[in-house]
Amino acid sequence: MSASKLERLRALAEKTDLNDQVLQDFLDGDAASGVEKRDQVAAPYTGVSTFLSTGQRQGFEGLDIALLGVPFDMGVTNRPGTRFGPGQVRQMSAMANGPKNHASGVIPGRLARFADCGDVPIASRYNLDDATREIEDFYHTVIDAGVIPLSVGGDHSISYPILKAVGRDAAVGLIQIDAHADTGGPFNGSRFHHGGPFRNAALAGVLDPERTIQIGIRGRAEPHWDFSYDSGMRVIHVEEFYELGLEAVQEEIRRVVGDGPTYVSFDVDSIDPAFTPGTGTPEVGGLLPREVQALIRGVQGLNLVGGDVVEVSPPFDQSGNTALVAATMLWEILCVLSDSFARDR
Ligand SMILES: [Mn+2]
Repeated sequence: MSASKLERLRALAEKTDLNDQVLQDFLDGDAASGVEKRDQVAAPYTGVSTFLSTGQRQGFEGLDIALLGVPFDMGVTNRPGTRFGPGQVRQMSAMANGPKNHASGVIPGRLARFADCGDVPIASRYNLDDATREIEDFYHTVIDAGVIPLSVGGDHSISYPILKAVGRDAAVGLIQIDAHADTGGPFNGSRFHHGGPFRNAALAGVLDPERTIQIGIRGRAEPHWDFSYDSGMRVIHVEEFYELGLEAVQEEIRRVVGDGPTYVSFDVDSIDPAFTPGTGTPEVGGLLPREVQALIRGVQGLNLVGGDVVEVSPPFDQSGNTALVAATMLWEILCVLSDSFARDR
């Protein structure tokens, strides 16, 4: 190598600021006080794990978005284990956090204040009805505080008590990414199972079925989903997803949910179990992780009022990849929620 070329390279290596000036300004600013500087990053395997490494917080004071764990799996129809989901997603969060979304350019810490507010307290460990009520009661305190909830389950039954609070003043629309429509009726004596939260929410008047779109649906549970069709939900089976293509599905999402308040619910079983085997009801033939990332980025600009990531079951997640995918989608949802919050302000 010529001496002058080597000299230029060595001079470049002395540079301390990023090429990305917006990100550099953010990292230099007060807003980023919770974000570590590049050259002072703590080892990601040290300290207490929190969702997206956002740090622990007691209460909702000074927050715009609360990241919450719901360690609950009493609603499963088959394999349990999602009570361990929040813990495992926190642990894998060190490999899925920001500060900047490389694709959308969103730096959520510039747009909103958020932290890990811990797990929803559930005292009724042996009573499904009481536990569901406790989850709902807790989320009313979140909404009372004017904070947007972003939750990690837990099985999918938790979306019903969450929506009871989120949709209490105005029924919300729903973007649901899932292998199962989860609009089934009572099952073995209970309606509070993970195959029925969106039927329950529609019947409670907190979810507008005509502003609901369910994407990635497949498998042998199909006969349980009549309520989706009968109530006017838009169901996109995985076959139609690939027939339409990503852009057309994104357009369809916008057409269905419109400008009204909308909730995002991501079930890890929407993705092919090759990537997310650690879940109670895996369905072969699913979406790719990058397709779900693109779907979530595509909802930027909509009026988003909350979201959840559900059905991570660590006992079936031997590689930890299910929790990594879940933490990554949690990050993607945080980006679009932060953007929606900032637009709304
Ligand atoms: Mn589900």
